[in-house]
Amino acid sequence: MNQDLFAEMRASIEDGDAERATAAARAALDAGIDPLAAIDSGFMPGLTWVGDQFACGEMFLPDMMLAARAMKAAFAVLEPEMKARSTERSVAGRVVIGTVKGDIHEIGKNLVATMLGAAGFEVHDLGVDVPPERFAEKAAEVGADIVGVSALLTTTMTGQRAVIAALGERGLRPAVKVIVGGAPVTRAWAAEIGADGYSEDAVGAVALAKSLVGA
Ligand code: B1M
Repeated sequence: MNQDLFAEMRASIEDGDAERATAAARAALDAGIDPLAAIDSGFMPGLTWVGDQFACGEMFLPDMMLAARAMKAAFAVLEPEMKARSTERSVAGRVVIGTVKGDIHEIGKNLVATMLGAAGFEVHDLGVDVPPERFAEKAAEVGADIVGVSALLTTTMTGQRAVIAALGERGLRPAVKVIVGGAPVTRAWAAEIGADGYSEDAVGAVALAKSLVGA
């Protein structure tokens, strides 16, 4: 039964069908499926498949845009439930998060932001295509403990290094910790640019953020 639902979630993304994705997300919640499991085992495989098809020239940019729209529609259904399930209400720390300049991928960053919020962090999401100085400005303004920087393109990963430099120029380092992530990002890259931590997924990002603030 659940396998059929996971297959439907995946198919809705592969077809780039937002209405079908919305219905599949609602069906998952009705069936008692954990929202994160729905994302990881249902919708994400669909998006990964579309990305692979794009990479080998079998699908094109409009297909990837439709798939992303469908994913965001599913996420809109699942996100309130993810927040509602959180039992942690005290502020664990302040996080400023965004996707680097030149990069408009937001789905993974949004997932990380939601999970951090659900884990009790006060999250300031700057959105996508964020210049390094903007991260630093916001971190100073809100007294951030952590700055989270997402990058999905090999060509924009260097923006993560630029954010660390901008924080340094404002005298915010090393007090403000920096965590990085995104599909092309690796632990080795994080170490090379002097980030304080790397996580390959949203669940790991929460554990990392907690460890950095001693929560
Ligand atoms: Co783009 N795209 N895209 N795209 N896109 C990729 C990333 C790509 C791998 C596809 C491919 O070729 N196989 C490829 C990058 C190749 C590379 O550089 N290595 C690519 C390309 C080339 C492009 C364009 C250049 C295409 C073009 O125009 N010719 C263009 C660039 C636009 C730009 O940013 N300037 C582009 C555009 C787009 C769309 C706009 C159509 C759309 C994004 C829409 C949106 O976000 N609103 C899109 C999409 C959807 C994808 C794929 C298919 C899916 C990305 C995604 O949302 N994944 C992607 C292929 C793929 O990843 N398989 C692809 C789901 C998401 C939950 O995962 O973002 O990895 P992810 O986040 C994960 C982890 O990485 C981690 O946790 C998340 C949850 O587990 N994580 C963090 C992420 N951020 C973190 C931060 C942290 C910690 C963990 O701490 C702060």
